Amino acid sequence: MEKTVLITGATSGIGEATARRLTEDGYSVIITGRRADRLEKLGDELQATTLCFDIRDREQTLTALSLIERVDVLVNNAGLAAGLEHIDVGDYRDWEAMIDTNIKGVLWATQAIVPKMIEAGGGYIVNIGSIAGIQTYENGAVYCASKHAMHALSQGMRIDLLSHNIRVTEIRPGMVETEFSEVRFHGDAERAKGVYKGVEPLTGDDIARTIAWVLSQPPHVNINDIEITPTAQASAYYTFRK
Ligand code: NDP
Ligand code: 8X3
Repeated sequence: MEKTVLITGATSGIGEATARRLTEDGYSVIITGRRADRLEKLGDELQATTLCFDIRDREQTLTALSLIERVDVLVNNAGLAAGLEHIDVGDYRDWEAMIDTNIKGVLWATQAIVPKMIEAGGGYIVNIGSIAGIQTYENGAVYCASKHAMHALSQGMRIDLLSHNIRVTEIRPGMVETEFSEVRFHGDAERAKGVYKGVEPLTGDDIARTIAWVLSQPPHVNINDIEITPTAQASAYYTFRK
């Protein structure tokens, strides 16, 4: 039977690449995001089901996801960094955006989908964490805290869902060139480009291929977590730039 995957935040970057790759692999794909125009365009191209909602809003998320009958794979991907500042001068609105999306949004989507998986006798959750989920870098305290939460949630889900035959994988990428940095710098494209200067970063498809590989494992195998960086990046603190 064709498997169904729900990918949150598929209007760009890692989510979009994953939607493309898993469509090629024969999955029936459901994609979400707030930017309706992009979502519809990708939905038409991939013949994917689209659900347009803001994942920070619990009611919107639960209502939208209640429309789906069955989900075999949930990719908790929607997320962002906002701002790059010392904690004494950070903007509370950036903090709220990160906490409401990267932590609460994951909880809303997970809680909407897990009962359907339990009813179906099992499922697979892939959480997009970050190297920031186990390393904390200067100016990134709140983003790092949100991804540390994703690391804890991934471990907690794996424990709590053990008896329901639900596998949980956390993928922790380093630098991936997407719209991530432009969003972090509130639309400053020049500053965003500087993040990848002198480095060949990962692409969204590098992560999509990793997800596809994880999902291709036989049912008795669970890949717990994967950390993946560009060759030129050893950790959040060490990057070799040409
Ligand atoms: P992008 O900015 O390219 O994509 C982010 C996606 O999340 C978009 O589709 C966006 O859709 C969606 N999204 C953001 N906020 C919301 C919201 N409130 N409601 C619904 N959807 C939302 O960045 P990436 O692809 O890089 O990011 C994807 C994930 O990967 C994030 O969780 C990020 O933290 C993580 N990550 C990224 C790394 C990188 O270097 N790029 C490294 C490690 C992890 P829309 O705006 O249409 O709502
Ligand atoms: C996104 C990459 O370098 O900000 O998670 O941790 S980084």
